[in-house]
Amino acid sequence: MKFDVLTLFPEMFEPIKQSVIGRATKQSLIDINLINIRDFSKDKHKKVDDTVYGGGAGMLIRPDVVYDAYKSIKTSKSKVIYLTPQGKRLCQEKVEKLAKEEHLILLCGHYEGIDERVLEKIVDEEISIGDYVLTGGEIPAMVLIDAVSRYVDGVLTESSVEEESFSNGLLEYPQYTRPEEFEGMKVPEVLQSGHHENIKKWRRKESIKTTYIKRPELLEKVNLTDEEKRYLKELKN
Ligand code: 4F9
Repeated sequence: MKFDVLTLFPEMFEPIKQSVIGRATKQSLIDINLINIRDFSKDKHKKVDDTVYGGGAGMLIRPDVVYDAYKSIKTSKSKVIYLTPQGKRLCQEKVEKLAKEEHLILLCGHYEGIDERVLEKIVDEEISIGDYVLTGGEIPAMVLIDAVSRYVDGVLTESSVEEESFSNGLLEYPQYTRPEEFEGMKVPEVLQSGHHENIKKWRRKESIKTTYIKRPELLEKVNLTDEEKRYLKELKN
């Protein structure tokens, strides 16, 4: 998977050179390429923005500069994503779909935004990471890269992708490590029984309980067995 990021602040992407994503980059499982939009300014002062037609405060990034930056990296297989609060909200299902793409171009605005004409010309999809305004699309782009990279083959072990939150539509069950007793609280006995079938059942029930308590709206989309439905009814009483 190749990510090309169009940004005025490539230095902001240092954090995703760490940990799992840094390792995946070094193993060439993913490739994160940062393109400074400013490098495509034809202005002698490297200016990229200008005042807004019709008046009003602030500046906009010029369409020609963004377009030239885009043309320097686009291929026939590129999908261009603009990170904006106007986009569809990113969810795990969308993340899994994006992981199947070959080449994502992530366009980050900063301050006031980008001239509408270049957005119309190059953007395939608008994505938001939540209903709040940030100083720019850089942090949302990093969120997307992190979430998508986890689904690229070889980045995580198979089991860690399968057993996590959302993969079955439920939140994760509680987990414990040593010590066996902490501040008077013991590790649930079933987890020390070695009885794999019972452990599996217990974890599934705890997932249902956690989801019911913390994010009940998620349960609407989950297929429960009849026994699990009875358990959920018990919880509700
Ligand atoms: C982008 C906020 C995606 C949320 C881009 C200012 C943004 C954003 N999700 N805020 N520029």
